[in-house]
Amino acid sequence: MTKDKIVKFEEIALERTFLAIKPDGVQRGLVGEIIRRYEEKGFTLVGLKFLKVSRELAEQHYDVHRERPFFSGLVEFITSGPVVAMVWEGEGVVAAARKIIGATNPLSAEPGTIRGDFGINIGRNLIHGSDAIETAQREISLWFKEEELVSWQPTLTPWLHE
Ligand code: DAT
Ligand code: MG
Repeated sequence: MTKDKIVKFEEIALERTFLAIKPDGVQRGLVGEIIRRYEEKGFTLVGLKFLKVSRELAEQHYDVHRERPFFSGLVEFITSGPVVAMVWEGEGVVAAARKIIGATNPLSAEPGTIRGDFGINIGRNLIHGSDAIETAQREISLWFKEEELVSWQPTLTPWLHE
């Protein structure tokens, strides 16, 4: 690798997304397995916390679903046990993270995806991921303070980017 071929970190079109391992993922001991998939893909962890979600945060997080019949069950479930909240960074991470998660209903999710490999029921689908760049920005600022996010340059970068 010659010097002029080394990728400039600042020139990579980085995005950030918000992911949360829901109480079922934590209870089932899938925290490590789920984080591993994003690490191995080559994305960068920039924020991580383990918390019991308040009703207020849950309702704000799922605000777009407020009128849906499953809203109260959703809030009940996400507040029922600890969750792992994360921010991941990388080129194309918002859409790619959703692909790694798979379809909303685990029975329809492809094998190889998190929901396809580990889930059966739509109300126990293990993980949340932001569905668009704007949604990601809203969710990241809802769940994390600016100072809780860490910008860093993985030394792996030239092995992941041309
Ligand atoms: P996703 O989590 O794939 O972004 P979504 O935003 O449409 O899906 O819905 C949020 C969560 O609400 C989803 O992960 C599980 C639950 N949910 C969605 N549709 C549902 C339904 N028809 N019945 C019960 N729960 C549902
Ligand atoms: Mg969604």
